[in-house]
Amino acid sequence: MVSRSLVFSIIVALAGGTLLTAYAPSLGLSGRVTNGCEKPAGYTLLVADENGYNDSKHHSHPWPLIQVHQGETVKIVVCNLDPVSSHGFEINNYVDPVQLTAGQSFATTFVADRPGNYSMYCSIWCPVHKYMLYGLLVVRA
Ligand SMILES: [Cu+2]
Repeated sequence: MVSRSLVFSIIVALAGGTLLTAYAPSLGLSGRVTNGCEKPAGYTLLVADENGYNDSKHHSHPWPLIQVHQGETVKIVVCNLDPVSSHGFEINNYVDPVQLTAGQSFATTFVADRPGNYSMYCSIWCPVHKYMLYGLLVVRA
């Protein structure tokens, strides 16, 4: 009896995980990591490479800067075009940390439902990390 209820619990947990994965994009909790770089229409492209995000090494802060209005759907694709290094990505309150190995990309969609300024940065240690800490998402009320 004990083992049966344990199996049932595991099945429930798996089903819950599946549901969370299915609904996570609209909640801004997650996205998907794929190989290669593809920018779907309407997405903001962030290229991570040996110069940071979209050449952030050569830009003043904040960079990159994304500005939207509250309630707007934000669509971002991050492509790691660095030939060697992994890079990370995270936006406070909106996008959980993700790690991309060389050649991988990450697409995420979320509704910017909370106004404010949210830091956007690399979530792992990488060779150009100090240039990837000053991104900003501005959500205007
Ligand atoms: Cu980094």
